[in-house]
Amino acid sequence: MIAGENSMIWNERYECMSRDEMKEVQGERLREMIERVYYNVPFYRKKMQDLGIEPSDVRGIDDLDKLPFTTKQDLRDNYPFGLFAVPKSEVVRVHASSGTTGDPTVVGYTRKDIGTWSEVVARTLSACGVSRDDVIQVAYGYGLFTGGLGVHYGSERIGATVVPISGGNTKKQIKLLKDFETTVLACTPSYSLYISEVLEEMNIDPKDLPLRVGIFGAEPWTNSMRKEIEEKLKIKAFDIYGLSEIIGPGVACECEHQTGLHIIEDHFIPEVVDKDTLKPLGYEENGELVFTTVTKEALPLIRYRTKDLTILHPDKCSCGRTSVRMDKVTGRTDDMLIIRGVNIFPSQIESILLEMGETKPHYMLIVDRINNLDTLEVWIEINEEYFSDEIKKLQSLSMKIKHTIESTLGVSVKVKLVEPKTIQRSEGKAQRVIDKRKK
Ligand code: DLL
Repeated sequence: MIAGENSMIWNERYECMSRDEMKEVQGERLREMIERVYYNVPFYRKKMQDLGIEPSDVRGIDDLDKLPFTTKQDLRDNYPFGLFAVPKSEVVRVHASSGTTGDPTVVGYTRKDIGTWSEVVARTLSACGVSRDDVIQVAYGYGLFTGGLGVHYGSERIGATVVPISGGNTKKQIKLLKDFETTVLACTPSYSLYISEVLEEMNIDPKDLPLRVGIFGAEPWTNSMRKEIEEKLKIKAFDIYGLSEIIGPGVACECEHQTGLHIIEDHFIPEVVDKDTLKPLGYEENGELVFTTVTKEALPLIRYRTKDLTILHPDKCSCGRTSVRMDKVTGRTDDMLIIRGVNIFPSQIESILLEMGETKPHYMLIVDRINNLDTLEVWIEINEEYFSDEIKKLQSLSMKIKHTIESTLGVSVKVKLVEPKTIQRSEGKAQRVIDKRKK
């Protein structure tokens, strides 16, 4: 069976309503949300008061641009629960961005939010042709990362059989792909390529596996990578997009036509703004994607700046859905790196190095993709007095740095200590990252 053949529309009422009806639904939900946020989140009340806006000034989505933006920094400044709009007793789950040196970004869900999340993921999976007849192997990480549990609950909602294996342990993944007759694989696109390589090493022909669909996201990937994955694994590969702050996976996803990702607009209102002036841009214009969540209870966010760059398209898709579609994310407006699905800012590594004292603040991050796995190498200049030390001491320093970075960021690194003054100095903005994956 090919993907798409049995695809269905999970929630036809909301996924296929006319643009006018959608605008009505969004407006009504927005008004209700702004009211709730104004009275329950002091941070937003102050922001709105500073702008001279009251909840009654927001009558519909045409008033969105009166409202203030929210950034990741706002979440960090209000760590851990400062932006929550409900008492903690109503929060049934939290997730958080992977370890940072400062405070991680924490997101929370009420019981109703978990239901909403399952619903939106169910819609996205259905759009990829996944149904109750499928066995879905969830190889996104389970834990504080939203990938594993997010896809898990949505899969259960549609009644598919879930294999909650989490990431890694590739030989076991392959054994279960075979033994459990997995038909859908959900993981990062780069991990799927790695799985294909291990399959080859094990002399297993993917044609002999019942696998037919891949649900890939959490990191940027290109259409040429899609082609490679589809050829190597003999499946149809779909792009799923999301971010923890908005809900996790399930914010948008492709359908069988793969002409952009359908945004679940009755829950998340999208806008694209100019990344510098923050002025709203029209459809078909490239800019920073911004979302307003209109149904979330625990952590409703107003105009959250994703820092992801994309273009929005409003025309109806041949699949019947009327939702606005976004292009594949083409880049970010900041320097966040996604390494094996883990989000990392170079500044996090910098502060670890500075805190250690034995190194100079001159470093380079070399990111590559070797055998389809992302690698991160950190080159660091060490202080003169350490450089003359015996090899053993240097090795132990290198191990200490490696361990500290790995335990803080949750991603493995290779550390290379270099002589003082060997890393190129820059007269302007220092170039700290060489990302060889971007070819
Ligand atoms: O990555 C949620 C997710 C899990 C999405 C599983 C899809 C599948 P965060 O860890 O908060 O959440 O990272 C969010 O990852 O702002 C994008 O920069 C990037 N990203 C996520 N999906 C895609 C995608 C999850 N399909 C950040 N294409 C986002 C490109 C993506 N980038």
